[in-house]
Amino acid sequence: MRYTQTFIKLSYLIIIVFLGCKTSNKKESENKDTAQKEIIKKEEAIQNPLITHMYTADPSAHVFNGKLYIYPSHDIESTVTNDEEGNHFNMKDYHVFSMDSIPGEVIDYGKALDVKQVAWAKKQLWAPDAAEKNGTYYLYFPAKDSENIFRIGVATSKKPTGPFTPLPNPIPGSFSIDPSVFKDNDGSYYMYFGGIMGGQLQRWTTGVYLPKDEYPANDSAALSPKIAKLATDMVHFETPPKDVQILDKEGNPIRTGDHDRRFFEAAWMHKYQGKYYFSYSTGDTHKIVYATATNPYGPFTYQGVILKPVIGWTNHHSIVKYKGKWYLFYHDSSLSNGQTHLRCVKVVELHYNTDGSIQTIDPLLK
Ligand code: FUB
Repeated sequence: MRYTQTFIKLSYLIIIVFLGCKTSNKKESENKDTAQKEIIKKEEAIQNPLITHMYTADPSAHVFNGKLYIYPSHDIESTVTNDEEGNHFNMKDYHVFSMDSIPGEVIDYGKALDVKQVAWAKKQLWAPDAAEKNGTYYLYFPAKDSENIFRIGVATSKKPTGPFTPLPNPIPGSFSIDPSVFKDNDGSYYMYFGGIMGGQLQRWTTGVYLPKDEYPANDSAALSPKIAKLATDMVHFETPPKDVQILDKEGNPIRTGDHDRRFFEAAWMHKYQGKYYFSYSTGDTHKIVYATATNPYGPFTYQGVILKPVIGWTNHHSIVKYKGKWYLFYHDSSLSNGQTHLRCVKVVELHYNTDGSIQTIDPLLK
């Protein structure tokens, strides 16, 4: 009897602690929103939004035929309230933009793809990316399917600006979000992808989708982003996705509890002086950080912070060389006075030190 009472008391305690954690997560997000609004009053974010006639986010920038193109998400007002599944990011289409110079005019080419055209996709067109091969342009995008599982789809066009025609099915074996396609010097293409929490990466720890979150313990290796080499047709994986390992300078895997350095979402790959730079968002610590390796698969060694937290909850970026200079494209929520799901794309020049390290950018410093 005494054991039963103790058990009941313990169960209550666990439920109270659990509910407390949930509330504190929500509070953390609400506090961050309030804090960000106060920051906006005090300071201005360094760069002006590139696009102001609509909300844009997650900018993937590429140079095709000597011109710079931006492939962002198209944020919209949504009646869906803020939740941990990210349902308030309820985007329905993509536009493509171009620039001839930075700074310079940004051209909007109109709607390039609508979720209604994509047979397998139900909702939430999140961060896309693009690649070119033999005169065909490929738009890679995540969306939730009819079972609310994120998959990665492809749409093609003969023009970098679209309109794009989607394939009827997502890439077989694809899952989670934030595809980023990198072309190596030997003509191989690799897709890096994955995102935790709303991005569902934590539901793929067994290789099949689990309809519940399974996070490794705080002192275990953090969830890894994925890499898959693209097949020559650009619309299949050549091999099943592999983990991208991120290690600290001592060679130990970055751990789940290391929120300042562990992977959250927004993978990007670029090459600088023959080295592979894998950059990503740390999510709830709101940074863009990077790790380097001598080959596209890694393991990657953590190096440091590229971009400190921006106005808004999410941080997402791309890095591109254009006309001899390196640029960081990113977003913040300054155009909507700090609303998490209504963001605007920005660009700032990126600088390397002589040892190849990247100089940290503080978006709130004038
Ligand atoms: O835009 C929706 C999601 O927010 C992206 O997929 C994430 O990277 C974050 O920016």
